[in-house]
Amino acid sequence: MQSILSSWFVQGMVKATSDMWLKGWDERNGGNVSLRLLEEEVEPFASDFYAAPRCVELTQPAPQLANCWFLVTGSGKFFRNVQLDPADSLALLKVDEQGLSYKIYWGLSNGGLPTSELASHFQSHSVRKQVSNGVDRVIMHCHATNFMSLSYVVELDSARFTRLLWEGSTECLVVFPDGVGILPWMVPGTDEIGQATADKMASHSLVMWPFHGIFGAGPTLDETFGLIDTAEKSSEVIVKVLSMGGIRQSITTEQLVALGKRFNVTPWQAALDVGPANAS
Ligand code: 2HA
Ligand code: ZN
Repeated sequence: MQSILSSWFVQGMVKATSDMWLKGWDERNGGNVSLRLLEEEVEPFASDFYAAPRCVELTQPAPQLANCWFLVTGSGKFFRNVQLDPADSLALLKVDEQGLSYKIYWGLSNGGLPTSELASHFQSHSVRKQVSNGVDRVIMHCHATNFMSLSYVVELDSARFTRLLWEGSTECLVVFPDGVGILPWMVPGTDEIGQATADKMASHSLVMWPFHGIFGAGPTLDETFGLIDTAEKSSEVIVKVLSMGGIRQSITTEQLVALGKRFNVTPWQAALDVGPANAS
């Protein structure tokens, strides 16, 4: 019988959190990740489940996630330690049939709770599950350094910021054609920021929390990591460009449109309409 520790989903979470730590995006207990799983994916590991799973009420009902399984990072856990002790750092949970509570079946071996941002994760999962027809299974949050740095100096306008990142690297428009949603600064770990994040997730796979970090949504851990990595890479380029005196030449609107055509994506029209990025 294979241990749940060697399952693709625990191993995938170990790799994602380790890579995020190595990227410098997750200092101390910064960041959180959740992966939606199917009954048939967890069932083979049922012999590793707790005999009496702990039940926890949700702070907000999540009826769209009724009976769904999730592997999530634990509250207060350090990403750099997930690889050393996944059974302590992660939690495997199942939402009840009404979406009012969940039970912890595996993980958090020394006690504790799932991520403090569970509200943002669950509300965003509800939205992304619907808009992607069930394809999106991952919500990822971290403190991507250059991305959050930009929130201190650029206008906090979704279309303008999206345009800036699209110009910061040729692949960006292809990787996130729906652009980046931006929230006002809000207190983290609350139902309110969870709702606001989920509202943006209805039309964007990336959301900026100014002066804090980034939320990304995608079908797999690899894809979602890659999405954030791409936005962060472009942000790094823009930080360097600003530090060298600003944009003197860049990708034009016509070239962005040509990119979208070649790679079969529909770029967010508002970010084309705002015109060339002016980040000097
Ligand atoms: O888990 O990143 O936003 C720590 C955080 C909260
Ligand atoms: Zn955070």
